[in-house]
Amino acid sequence: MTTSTGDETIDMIETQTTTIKQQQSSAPIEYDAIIIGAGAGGISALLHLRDLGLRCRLFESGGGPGGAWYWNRYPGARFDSESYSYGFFFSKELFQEWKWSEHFAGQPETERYFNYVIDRFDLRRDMQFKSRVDKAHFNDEKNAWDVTLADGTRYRGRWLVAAVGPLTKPQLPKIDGIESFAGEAYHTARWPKHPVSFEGKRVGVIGTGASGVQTIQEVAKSAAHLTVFQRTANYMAPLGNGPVTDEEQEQIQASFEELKRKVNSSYAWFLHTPDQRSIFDVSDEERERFFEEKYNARGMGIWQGNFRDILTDRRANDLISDFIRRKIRERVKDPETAEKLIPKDHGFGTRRVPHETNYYEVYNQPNVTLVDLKATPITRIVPQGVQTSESFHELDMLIYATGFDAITGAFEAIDIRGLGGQKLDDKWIDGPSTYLGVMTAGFPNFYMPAGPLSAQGNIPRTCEYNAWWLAELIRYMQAEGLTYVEPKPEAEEEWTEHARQVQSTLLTSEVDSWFTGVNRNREGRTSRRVVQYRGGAFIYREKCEAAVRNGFPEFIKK
Ligand code: NA7
Repeated sequence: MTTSTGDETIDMIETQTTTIKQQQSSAPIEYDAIIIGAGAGGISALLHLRDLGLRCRLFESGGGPGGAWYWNRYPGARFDSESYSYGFFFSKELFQEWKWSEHFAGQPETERYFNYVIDRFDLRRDMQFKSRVDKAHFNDEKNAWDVTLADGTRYRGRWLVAAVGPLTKPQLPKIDGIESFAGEAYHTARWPKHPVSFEGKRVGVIGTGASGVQTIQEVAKSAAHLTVFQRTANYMAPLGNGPVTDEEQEQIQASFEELKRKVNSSYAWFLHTPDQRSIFDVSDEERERFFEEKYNARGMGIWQGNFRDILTDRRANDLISDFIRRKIRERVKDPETAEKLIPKDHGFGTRRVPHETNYYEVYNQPNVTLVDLKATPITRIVPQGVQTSESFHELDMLIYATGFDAITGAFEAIDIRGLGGQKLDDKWIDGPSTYLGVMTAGFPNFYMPAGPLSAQGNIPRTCEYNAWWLAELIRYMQAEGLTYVEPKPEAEEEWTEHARQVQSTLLTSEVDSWFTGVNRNREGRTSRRVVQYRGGAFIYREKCEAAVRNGFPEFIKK
């Protein structure tokens, strides 16, 4: 079977008929709030807004709920934050009912979880799947958002909640000849629902980020030959996954309040938060012991729970980077391959650290080859495979684990226009600017859970928190008789500047990745910008909660 790899294919998979048919010419159907996206952000928003009595309609292009967890069904896709820190916290009953089978659940279980949640809280009746929003224009006269779906049906809502997700718009690589490949081709974030076999096949994977790593680990098990095309080597650390035992299950369910407190008070909404000591406060032996412990423990502790200065002080960062480099050399038998897998151009943790299960050992298998694209770049994809500057790799299947047009890509995919017809893309041409990562001046009643410059990390936590905050804002508006809010430009400038200032103190700011808004597959996106708030979830929460306490002084209100 041949699957083309253009954007049409990406779009093709789930765009069949929508469930509600309406003549393009008739009046739009009106709601209080229109929500785009049935991931954690959309579900959280729907729950909160319905509780406030708002009539809501949620549109989702996928065939079911889950957002990124609906689409990312590639082999081996799983959480790398603990399952019980990733699921919803809004209901203690839900938390205690749902029993995650693994500490880091795989995609099928996560998809089941999202379906369970929407049925458990009777949300499905307000959700419309296989419905892609094409346009959302603010109608100044009506003080409402006019929304058009891909099939031409029209809706109107006082609020527009764009829960489109920071990592949802798949990005194909910009490589000459990509459309010519004659074998099977897949993008990890648009993996088909039907089974895909690697047995007896020569498979190529392009990309070694979090998705690539999980895919590679799986494909290597059965492919006749796997060729990994790596552009930038990343530092990886063990995931430490395993089944949740009955005893652990009981403990997890009894710890709802404690886990909730932990994720909410940590730096990036994870169960792990930085150790408050400096790396230089401890002896060499103690530091080595600490690193060893974190490396062998479950989850992201080696990254998110390390000494406080590893991401700000270059000397501190060198120590942990050197530790991980040693681990790679120990685990990969061929020294030349090990050197290719060791990052040379950035320090540990300054880009996303993928968490792995025997990833490095894959390169000890005879059926796996690593191609270092920094040394020998891909020159062209041809019908039979991939040509690099050095050699030709004949392939039956190509997997693009090339990530996303992160943070702003999913907004750009919709024609969003605010006051006076201003396009959101135009406003953000030099990078996004927002107030608290959720609203932007000139776009009234437009809300972005986990939007650009929000405090990210464990994204469902950001989403849940942002949905709570939106409910507080609407509750306030209801009490005051308001129907219009828009952040004051100076509030937005202040927040954006604060995010910029915080980022400049981090080593991350010196490194290209989606964390710093770099996307080499798109024209004009090769210089770094500020796209996330990195001051810590606790500071973010303080700022958001101060706004609630003070009656939202940073808004223009009508
Ligand atoms: P990532 O982390 O953005 O990784 C994409 C990978 O694809 C990365 O290794 C890229 O190399 C590589 N890539 C992208 N374009 C090309 C081209 N043109 N040629 C060769 N290699 C390329 O995406 P993921 O899906 O793995 O993960 C994204 C996030 O989703 C992840 O952090 C989780 O939080 C969930 P590069 O590094 O750009 O050199």
